[in-house]
Amino acid sequence: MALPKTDKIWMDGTLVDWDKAQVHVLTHALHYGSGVFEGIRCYETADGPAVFRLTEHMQRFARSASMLFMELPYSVEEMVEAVKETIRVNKLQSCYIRPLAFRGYGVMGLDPIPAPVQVIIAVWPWETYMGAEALTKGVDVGISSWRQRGINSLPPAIKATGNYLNSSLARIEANRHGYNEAILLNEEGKVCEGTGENLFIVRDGVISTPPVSDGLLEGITRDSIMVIADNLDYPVIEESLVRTDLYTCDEMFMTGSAAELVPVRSVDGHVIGDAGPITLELQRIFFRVVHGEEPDFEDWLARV
Ligand code: PPE
Repeated sequence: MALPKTDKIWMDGTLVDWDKAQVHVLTHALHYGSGVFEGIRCYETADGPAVFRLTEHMQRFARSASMLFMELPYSVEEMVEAVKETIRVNKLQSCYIRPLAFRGYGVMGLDPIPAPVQVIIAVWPWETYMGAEALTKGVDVGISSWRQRGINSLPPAIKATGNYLNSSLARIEANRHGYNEAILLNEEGKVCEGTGENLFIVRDGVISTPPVSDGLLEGITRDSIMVIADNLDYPVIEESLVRTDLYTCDEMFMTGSAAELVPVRSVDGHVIGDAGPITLELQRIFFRVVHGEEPDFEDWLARV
């Protein structure tokens, strides 16, 4: 994705010009992948911009950092305020938000603890992740030959920058094979997630998604969809899935902050078909929720 420039980036507590938000080439994270990040969306509503589940995202950010013994110099509350301030100063109605904490410049070597920790928050307009058509027409996905790492090696639960090298390998392969996205299995062959999305299937009216213990990021969109589905009285379960479950399901979709809710049209060439009725209903309500049109879900919106 070509990155659209905005005005200011929040960097270690101050707002700096986009072009001046720079680091040294010997920054620890550049060499060892020692960073954690978040991806969040801010949506336009009738009452101005609102960030979707901001506190939950910043709590996950703090948990990711803590699992890597990375001490963040800011509290969750301070970072929540910093996100709002960054959106306000850039005068955006809607945007994608990228908080990143990383080990900075000053030491080399694999003991990262002595390296200083830096935090940045950048915002930019990011319309759709897989293209506008993907949201209505769905995407074609393939099972990757790359596996999700086990929960005892670079745990997928930590949203660490280094983890995404594995996702990138899967994404490159998927693109080369003509798919829009890859699905990763874990070492036992259970279905995990996409390169940057969780996944759901629908079978006989029951919605299911793999459990976090199968090795995946506990997505905030995933949680939101489970709550919305439950509210609509659809049965929702967490269960381990294998690749043939994907070949035979009635509907399938993927969720993520960047991707939102994208229907899946085919898996490994097995056609599931156009977005199904439950997928479309969940997508419709999800977009109403994020745009502040569902009063019951107002708690999920942080007004800028
Ligand atoms: N799994 C992975 C591996 C993942 O990266 C994401 C988010 C999810 C699941 C869904 O989590 P959530 O956003 O909380 O519902 N991926 C972020 C980064 C995407 C990117 O291309 O960069 C995102 O969606 O912001």
